[in-house]
Amino acid sequence: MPRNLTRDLLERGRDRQLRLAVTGLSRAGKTAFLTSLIDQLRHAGLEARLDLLPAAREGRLLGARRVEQQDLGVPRFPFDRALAALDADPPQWPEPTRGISELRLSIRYRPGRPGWIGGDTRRLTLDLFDYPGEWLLDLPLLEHDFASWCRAQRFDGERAALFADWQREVADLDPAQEVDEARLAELAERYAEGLRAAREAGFSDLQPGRFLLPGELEGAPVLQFFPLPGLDEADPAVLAQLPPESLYATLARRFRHYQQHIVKPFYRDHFRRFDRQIVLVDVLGALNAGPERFEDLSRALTRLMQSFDYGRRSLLSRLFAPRIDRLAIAATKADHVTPEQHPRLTGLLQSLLAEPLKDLRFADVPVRALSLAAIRATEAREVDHRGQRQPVLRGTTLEGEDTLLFPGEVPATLPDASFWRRQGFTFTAFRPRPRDGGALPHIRLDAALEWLIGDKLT
Ligand SMILES: Nc1nc2c(ncn2[C@@H]2O[C@H](COP(=O)(O)OP(=O)(O)OP(=O)(O)O)[C@@H](O)[C@H]2O)c(=O)[nH]1
Ligand SMILES: [Mg+2]
Repeated sequence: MPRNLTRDLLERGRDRQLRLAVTGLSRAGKTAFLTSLIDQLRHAGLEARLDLLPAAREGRLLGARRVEQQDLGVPRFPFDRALAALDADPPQWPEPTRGISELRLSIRYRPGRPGWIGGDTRRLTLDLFDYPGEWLLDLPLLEHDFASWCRAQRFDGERAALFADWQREVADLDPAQEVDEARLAELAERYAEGLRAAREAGFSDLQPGRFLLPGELEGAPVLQFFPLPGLDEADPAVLAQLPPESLYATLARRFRHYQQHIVKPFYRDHFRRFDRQIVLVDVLGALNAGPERFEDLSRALTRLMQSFDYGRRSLLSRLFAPRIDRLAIAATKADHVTPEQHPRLTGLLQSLLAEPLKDLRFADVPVRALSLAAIRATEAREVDHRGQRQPVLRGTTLEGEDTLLFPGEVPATLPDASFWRRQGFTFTAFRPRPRDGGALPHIRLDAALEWLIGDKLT
C-alpha cells in the first residue's frame, strides 16, 4: 500500500485530539478569551471573524459542536452563562470565575490538501481548559521546606501596611509553643486577608495561590498556615526537634500537606497533560496601576513562567515531565488602546517576560507573543486635532456614557521613572457592545488560534 494511503487511513481512523489550556492571573481576561474562542469556532463556516486562521479563510472550517468532556469531575466552562451576560441589556462582562473548568469541542474541517477520497472531512477534538494563573505561583513552593519558605516571604514597601494586622499578631509567637486550633485558624484568616487586600490593591506576586481562590477548600485546615516570622536566626536542628503539637511543627505539617495534596496533584493530573497553553496578561491594567504594581506583576510573571521552563534540570521536568509543545503569551484588552499602539503593547509584554522568554527559547519550546482583545468593546476612529489626524477610541463606559478618547501611549519597553512621572495613560473600562448576531468582535484572536491550533487543521 502506498505510504500516503496508509497515513490517510491512520489519520481517519484516529480522531485527533488537542488539549489547550488558557491561564493568566486574576482578571487577566481568561473567561472572555475562551468565551470568544468557542463562539468564533461555533460560528465557523458562516459569520466567523477568523481571517488570520487559514482553515477558516479558505472555507475549510466547517463547524464546531460541544460534546461531553472527558473528565466528568471537572466543572464545565460556563460558556452559556458568559454569553447570557453579554446578551443582557445593557451587555455585561461575564462574572469572575474560580478554579479549573473544561469544555470539549468537536471541530469538523476539510484538510488543506484533499485526501484520497474526494470531499473528505476530518474531526479535531479540542479540549479547552481555564485555570487560575495563581496556581502556577505555587510551583516554586515545592522547592522549599517550611522554614526556607518562611524566610523567603517578604512584607516590605506598601505590602507592609496590608499585612500589618497579621504581622502585629504573629510578631511574638514562639515556634515551640503549643497551638490552639481556633487561634491558628484566626491567624491564618488574617494572613489570607492580607493576601486578598494585596490583590485588591493590584499586587500579583502572592503566595500560596490557593489562599486567594480556595474553592471547595474554604475553611479546610490545609489552607490554615502562614509563614512564621523571625526564623532567620533559628537553628534548623532545633526546629526539627520541636514536638508535633508545637506551633512550628503544626504549620510545617500543613505546609507539606499543601505541597503534596494541593500543588502536586494539579501539576500531575492536569498541567502535565496539556498540549498547548496560552498565558494571558493584563499589561494595560498594570500600567494603569502604577510602578509598584507593575514591578510586582513582573515578579509574579517571572515566577509563573517557571512552570513553562522545561530545561531538563528544572524542577518541573524533574517532577512531572510535561509535554507542552507550543506556548502563546498575550497582552489582553488591546481594544483599550488605539491600533497604532498595539505593536508597542506586544513589545512591552516581551520586555516584561524577557528572562522567561530566553529560558523558553533555550529549552526549545516554541513561543509566540501577541496582543489581542478577545471581546472588542471599542471602535478605532480618527479625529482632527489642531489640523492633525489623531487616532481615538469610541466606546461606552460601564456607566453607559458614550465617549471618544485617546487613552495615551504605551511604552514599547519597560517604563522608566520619567514615564511614571508623566503617567500619560488613562485606562477606562468599557461596556461590551451589543452582539449583532455574528460572532463576537475581537482583535487578533484568530492569530492566537492560528498559532495554537492552526497546524492541526491542515
Ligand atoms: N475592553 C475589553 N475588556 C476586557 C476584555 N477581556 C476582558 N476584559 C475586562 O476584564 C475583565 C476580566 O475579564 P475575565 O475574562 O473575566 O478575566 P478572568 O481572567 O477570567 O478573571 P477571573 O475569572 O476573575 O480570574 C472583564 O470583566 C472585562 O472588564 C477585552 O477583550 N476587551
Ligand atoms: Mg474567569
